Amino acid sequence: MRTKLLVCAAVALTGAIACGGGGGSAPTQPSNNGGGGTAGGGTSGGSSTTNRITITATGVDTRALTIKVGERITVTNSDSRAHEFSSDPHPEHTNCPELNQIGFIQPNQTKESGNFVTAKACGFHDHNQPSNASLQGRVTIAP
Ligand SMILES: [Cu+2]
Repeated sequence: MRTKLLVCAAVALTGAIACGGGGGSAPTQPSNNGGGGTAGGGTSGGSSTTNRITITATGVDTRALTIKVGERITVTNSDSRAHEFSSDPHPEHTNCPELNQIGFIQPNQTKESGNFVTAKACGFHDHNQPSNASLQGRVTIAP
């Protein structure tokens, strides 16, 4: 699994076609992000917090998000091109490794961050477009 991800990233970096999804026709998945995104199921309690960021053609829909220690965020790519969701600072990505678990994200893909275990502020950016402010934001992890 890890190997495949690395291969995908490498391919993406060289500017070739993204792997996995195949060209052209999208898989038969619901393309809107209306709920039910979390994989696995079971532990989706009734919390009303939205730990969710959606990437669209015009940037991220949420540029400031506050969650709690012990939670994680979900990022959905609703854009038509791939992105690489990374922790600040660019290019080291060292502040919040939890965000780097999202990393390379293909169109129509949804990925989860790691579990945030300490209170802190985590800036993020698109590593492929590090100076594009519309793809930058901040996740605040509150105690
Ligand atoms: Cu970067």
